Amino acid sequence: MNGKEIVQKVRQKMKDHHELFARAIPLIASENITSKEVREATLSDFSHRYAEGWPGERVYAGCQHLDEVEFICMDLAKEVFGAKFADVRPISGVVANLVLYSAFTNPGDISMSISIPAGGHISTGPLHTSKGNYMGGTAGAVRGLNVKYIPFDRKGLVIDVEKAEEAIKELKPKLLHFGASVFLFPHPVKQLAPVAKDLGATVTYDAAHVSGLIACGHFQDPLAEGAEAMAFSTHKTMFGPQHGCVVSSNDDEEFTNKIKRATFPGMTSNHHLHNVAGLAIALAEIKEFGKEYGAQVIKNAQSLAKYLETEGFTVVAKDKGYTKSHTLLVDVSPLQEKSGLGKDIEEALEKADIILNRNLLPWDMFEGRNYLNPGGIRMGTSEITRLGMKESEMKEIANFMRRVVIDREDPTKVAKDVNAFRSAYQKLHYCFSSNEDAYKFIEIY
Ligand code: DSN
Repeated sequence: MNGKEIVQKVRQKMKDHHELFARAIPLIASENITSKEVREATLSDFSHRYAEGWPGERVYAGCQHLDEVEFICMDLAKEVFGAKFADVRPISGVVANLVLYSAFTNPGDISMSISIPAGGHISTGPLHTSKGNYMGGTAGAVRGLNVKYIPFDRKGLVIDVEKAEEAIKELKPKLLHFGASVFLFPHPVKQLAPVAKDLGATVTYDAAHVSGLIACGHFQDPLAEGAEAMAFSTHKTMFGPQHGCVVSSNDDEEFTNKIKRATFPGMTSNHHLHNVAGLAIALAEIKEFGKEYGAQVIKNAQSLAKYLETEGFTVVAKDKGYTKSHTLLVDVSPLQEKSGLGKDIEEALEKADIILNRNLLPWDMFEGRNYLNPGGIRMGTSEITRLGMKESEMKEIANFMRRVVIDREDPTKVAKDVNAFRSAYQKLHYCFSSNEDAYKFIEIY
């Protein structure tokens, strides 16, 4: 292919991708879709510029408009999270976590977080080697932290508060880092933060998955409950482009300087200014529409869980009402003989244009399964809610899933019904420009 052909091929692939997502049911818990205004920001000239440092103190000319937008973004982040300080420069959730590690720990220090099988994110994981392969979670591999796990009630899918308190007292971590990637229920920040702080720890919280729900008052409020700083990505239950952010309840100069220095020059050089503009718009959207949106996201997750059970699936944490967030987790191991495990089911559903991901269950490794073909599938309702779906649509989605996974119908046949169903949900809701086609490919030449 010559250069022009490559350009055409890449553009065509992007258009194909847009078409796929316009006809599919998007259920990846870490994804969402942005409004026209946010997408416009990410395409703007902001994406070509440098603005290292703190707004108003840059070391480049030409930053006056960038600075103003960044101040707006910081003010909104403080407002929606009830924070005293915000740094909107981390370029992703992982980088935001690294900012916290760098600000409040030294290599070799003990940190405590949720293990990956219990739903923890790779960025909070330890350094270890497996069968000669180098494997590393960011906390261990990049910051060199000695990561210990917060005791977790595997079947109950919550932190075991009593055991966690004992472990904190014994290990005396430098950092107690709450938060998860499979985040069904709030973490016991109120109970455990004082224990850790008394022993000299900084208490932090990774809100990547739930930041939108926190911002609109539909999950726990980590800063009010005792976390001193919170790191998050901005595009799961939030309306932002892919970016990161750190907010804190402490505006003491020594404390905030640690965060600022860890962000720049520590973790970023330039900080993707187009995404800062997109985040400012997304925060304005959350402020305006978040209350209604967050409530519907959670209602949809709970109702999808309920309908999946009715259709013959085993959704975890039934005794607790399945979930208090956007995420639900299905144990597919009872279906193994007929339908395979997480990977097989993910792939079968993908052929029916139902997009979700395989996921480890907290007990998988004890039963001989691993992340490649685990016993679970994970779903989130952030994106389908933004498309205007409500409880009755959850019933239809559960039924499509049963046809593919349990009835073993030809997925390409089910895809036709999925596509017909999706054709009625093409507009974006909970935004200022709600008449826009959500997945339109924006051509600017
Ligand atoms: N790994 C992503 C998730 O799907 O939860 C977050 O980075």
